Amino acid sequence: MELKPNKKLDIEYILKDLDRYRPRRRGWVWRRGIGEKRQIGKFEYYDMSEPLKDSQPLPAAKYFDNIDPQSKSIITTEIASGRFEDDIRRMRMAAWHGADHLMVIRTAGQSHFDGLIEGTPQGVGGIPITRKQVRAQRKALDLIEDEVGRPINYHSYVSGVAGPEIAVMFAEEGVNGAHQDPQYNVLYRNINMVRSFVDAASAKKSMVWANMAQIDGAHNANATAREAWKVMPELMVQHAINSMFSVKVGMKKENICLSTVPPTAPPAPCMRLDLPYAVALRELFSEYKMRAQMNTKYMESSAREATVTHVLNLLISQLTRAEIQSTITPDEGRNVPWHIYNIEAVDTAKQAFAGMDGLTEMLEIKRDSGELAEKVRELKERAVLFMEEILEVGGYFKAVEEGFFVDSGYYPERNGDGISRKIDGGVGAGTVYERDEDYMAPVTAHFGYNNIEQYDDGAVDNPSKLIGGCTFEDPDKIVYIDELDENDNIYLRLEETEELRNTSKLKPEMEWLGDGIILITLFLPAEERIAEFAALEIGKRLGLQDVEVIHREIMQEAEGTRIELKGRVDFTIDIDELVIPPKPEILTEDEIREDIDKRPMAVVAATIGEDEHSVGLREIIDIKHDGIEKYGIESNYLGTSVPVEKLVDAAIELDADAILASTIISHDDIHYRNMKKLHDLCVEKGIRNNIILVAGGTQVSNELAIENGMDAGFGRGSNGDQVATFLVKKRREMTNES
Ligand code: Z97
Repeated sequence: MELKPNKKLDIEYILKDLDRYRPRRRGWVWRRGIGEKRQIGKFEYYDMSEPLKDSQPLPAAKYFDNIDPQSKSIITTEIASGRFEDDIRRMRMAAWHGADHLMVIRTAGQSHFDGLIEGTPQGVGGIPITRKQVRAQRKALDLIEDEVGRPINYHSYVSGVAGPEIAVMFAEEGVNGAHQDPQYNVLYRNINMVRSFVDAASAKKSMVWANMAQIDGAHNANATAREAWKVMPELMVQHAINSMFSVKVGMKKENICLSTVPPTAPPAPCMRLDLPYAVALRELFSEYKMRAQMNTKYMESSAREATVTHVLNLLISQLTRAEIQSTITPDEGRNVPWHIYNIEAVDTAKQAFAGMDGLTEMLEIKRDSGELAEKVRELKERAVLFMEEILEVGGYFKAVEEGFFVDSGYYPERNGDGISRKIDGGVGAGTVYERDEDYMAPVTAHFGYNNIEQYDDGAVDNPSKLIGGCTFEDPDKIVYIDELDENDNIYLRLEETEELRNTSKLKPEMEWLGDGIILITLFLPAEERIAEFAALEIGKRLGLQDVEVIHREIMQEAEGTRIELKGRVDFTIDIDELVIPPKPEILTEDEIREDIDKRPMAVVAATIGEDEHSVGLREIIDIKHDGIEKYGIESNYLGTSVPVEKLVDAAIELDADAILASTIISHDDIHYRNMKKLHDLCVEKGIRNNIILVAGGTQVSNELAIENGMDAGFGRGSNGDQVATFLVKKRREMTNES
């Protein structure tokens, strides 16, 4: 099956024959065409990769021949809807905007599940990672990558007590990347350290076999520490431990990605801290890949604020390097992981990288002297000292027992508030057993002692030969479990959304099909708390259910507050009952010219009222901008801030066919009031039936312009050909020509 841009992805097709679906490739794929200059549209780029076959460009791309430059960094989006079927639709949208690393967050608590989960249950804050959901998502991504024309890396998590089992399942199912870091288990999930490190060796082996990229967990120290910039030396130590462990297990350095976060955010002077840190890290770990995560520690619910931090983080990536660029802003901060925010954040990265293309051709980091050089040196020294002290106290486990990690002191300072774990404590303590003398496992990607030669000398490097291949070589040996829970599965959920998928009914959504959630932005001239509770009341009176304020921002304590309100509607819209006016047809250049040649046309044009903004109007008129002059329409431009009376008088004097009134200022609806005035004056002077009145401006809607006496209104994005078409057609209509 092939996806069609104007057709929805069919979840029923994805589920069909899933038991027999096999991944078509394994392993991580980097973007292609990096390091070469490339011509895209009218520009030459330095830092872009191969373009997509099909994509959704940035809004302003329309001024640049709809180009959609794709950065050299892979762009990640983290998806946390909790329903895999809704994740899939979001993945498609994200891929169209330029994401090619689709990271699926796990349901809360999966780290403590000692085994695989099966079926398609719904999750909290992410999906339960099961074979069926993973397979369905990979199958959907196979279709999506064909559609956009670029391989897509699918990713989830191999941490937790079931790490090795999950790693095997991921390798079997063609998952391309995963977080794997035993330190994450120990510090943040209180899983026993011995178990975690033993498991990690085994999990990493499977990842190596499948050529998966690995992301570590160091960024979590940053997000957890009270003052995130104080853990910078420790972060480097954590990266070092997991990276070297992985290398020793056999992982290629190019598959080992350091999860690094610029530790601070404004109003801290973040560049002065974050940039030296980024430089030091990249120098110490020059052979490894950088996965730049966004700062989430200092993020509030303001999408605007989070986006600025995101862009500053992107500047660091551009000035240094980031092979993978994460984009989770701003949903992680405000806990509304909605479709639109995934897409917005992907666009933020795409936009910033395109805008900063070639920056390092012109700017250089002052590496050798001054503040940055000193800080880089200092950070490295602190990290090395930290590592030396770990060795002094007897190794990693001892250091964890002594609370070395996530301490709020700036090393070598220590505040004694680090996370401390006991060697025999935590989930899964006491579950590691030494292998028996004759231990043997006939499996591929096995870690450690396997005693194979007792059975078959020829199988030492290939133990699964003993059983004719394990599930890695023979996927038919995989036991595929469809569903285990009769009350929580995809089939029941699909029944609930049947109407929305297969009829003309439509409902707004933010996260799940049919969730009915909408977001309203409002300003209330009241202090924060009053504004919040007034907004809740407004939401209820609007008929919304489950009303909640998700963002409040003080404009001025007494004068007012900006509120973002979310709520749910429980009605559907029938699209068959909508009255949708046909999209206006544009005449060809030849047709318009022919008409004007036969019967010349003259217009008078001006910006009216107290409006000095003439750029839009000039674009509609000027031949230089493909305006109406190019068709031979005589345009009499009267200038800016022209009184309506003068415009009407000029139209009478020149016997004009039309008046073009441009009006950008929309305060107090002055644009519509001026339209009405123009119409009334034409009626008063007896010319209304013989003249075409056209209004234009960024905030003008055709419907409201007509309501206010115009024949048409042209809003943002209108062009000369649309206006010329309208004028020709309207004149034909007025003179009863067809
Ligand atoms: C990121 N924003 O991009 P569970 N293993 C590691 C992790 O870092 C995480 C998990 C497992 C973040 C993602 C935080 N990281 C969110 C090394 C989570 C998740 O939640 O315990 O099932 O595993 O990395």
